Amino acid sequence: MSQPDTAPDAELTRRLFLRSGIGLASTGGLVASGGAAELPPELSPALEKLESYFTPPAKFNDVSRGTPLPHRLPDDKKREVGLTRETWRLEVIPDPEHPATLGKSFTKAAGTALDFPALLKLGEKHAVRFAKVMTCLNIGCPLGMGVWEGIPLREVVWLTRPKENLRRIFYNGYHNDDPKQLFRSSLPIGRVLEDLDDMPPVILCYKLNGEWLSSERGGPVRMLVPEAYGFKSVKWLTHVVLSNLAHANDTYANANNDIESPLKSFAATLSVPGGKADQPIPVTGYAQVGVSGLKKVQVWVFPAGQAWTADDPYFTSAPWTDAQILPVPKEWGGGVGGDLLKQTMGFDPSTGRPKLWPMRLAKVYWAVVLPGLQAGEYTLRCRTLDAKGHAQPMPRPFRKSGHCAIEAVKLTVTT
Ligand SMILES: Nc1nc2c(c(=O)[nH]1)N[C@H]1C(S)=C(S)[C@@H](COP(=O)(O)O)O[C@H]1N2
Ligand SMILES: [Mo]
Repeated sequence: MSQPDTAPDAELTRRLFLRSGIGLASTGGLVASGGAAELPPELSPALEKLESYFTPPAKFNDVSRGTPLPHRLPDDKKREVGLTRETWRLEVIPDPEHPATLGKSFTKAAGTALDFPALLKLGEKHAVRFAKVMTCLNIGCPLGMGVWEGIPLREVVWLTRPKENLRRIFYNGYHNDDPKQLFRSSLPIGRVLEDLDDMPPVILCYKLNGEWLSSERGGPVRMLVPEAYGFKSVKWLTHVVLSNLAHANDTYANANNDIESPLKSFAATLSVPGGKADQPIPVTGYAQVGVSGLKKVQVWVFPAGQAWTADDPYFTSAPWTDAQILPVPKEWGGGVGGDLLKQTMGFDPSTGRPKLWPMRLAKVYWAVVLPGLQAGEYTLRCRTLDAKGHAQPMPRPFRKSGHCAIEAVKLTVTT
């Protein structure tokens, strides 16, 4: 897939999500731990089809620009341009136009660019892991969910001994040495140096789910910004530029994207079977848990032909009912085991269990059994309430700051 700049409909979103790695072998584990026993038996077939909690790295959906795509280059070309662990180099330099005052830069020309062993050396002391969904601002549904590992970007910033005039960091990856293909993103320096509100740090990422980061996922090294949509997590990283420019200059600012928007919470359905009149209807779905957390997932069924006349575009006065958020899975899938989670931020180091559930920046599954309905056409809607109680699509309803529209799917009940 390349350059998705329009919003897909809910159906495409659901198909994409389902496609992104159904791990049947581990699905039993999704519901096998505490609390799941209370789930009604009608839900079992749909629960068995839920994909594993973590996504195998190769099953992520890919959003890559470039002609040719950098991860499809032949191996010898990858070696030549630094897209292997042996040949990778990172330049860390002042912005030529708005230079930060640095004690030192790291360049290929001077033979001082950072290499992979130097990165791993920093990792011995500073490596961190955290769990996060990768979501494209323009697609909406998660591309995959993983445990990302790397070293905080600030460790490399401090190696340059910055003195002053440093306000922003720009970074880009390999782009076939073609300026037209440059894909660049940026962050305020404050975000890089300090992690507010228990956020994990911005990292130079070299592992996903305990494996070396693959070429398709942006290896050898990509940026990984915990709270951000995918475009801030630049793949095939080659340059970090320390700038005194006061504002962002991200490639993704084109096409009207709101580039300062952190990850939103939203709910979507996975299985909504049609039903027979008066028979209970089992429904499953997932929710993305954004920076504002997740208090509830709710659903509401309304006759399809009937107009919602209230002056209430987000259906806040509708009779929503609570779905059940599935508990912590027993098996995590995606190649992620308990030992890795014991060393992952947000997980208890002795038990490997998450300290909070649902986890921010992650996904969660939900399920509900709708009571029997009369034969007819209905619209099923689902929504999240974030930890502060904001119902979707509030508090940030605009599409170009990330998907959060209330999903509506058809539900047909026959006699
Ligand atoms: N160098 C580079 N990095 C990139 C991109 C790109 O096209 N080139 N796409 C970005 C976008 S828009 C998204 S949504 C994520 C997708 O990450 P994934 O392909 O690992 O799922 O990568 C980001 N990093
Ligand atoms: Mo994206």
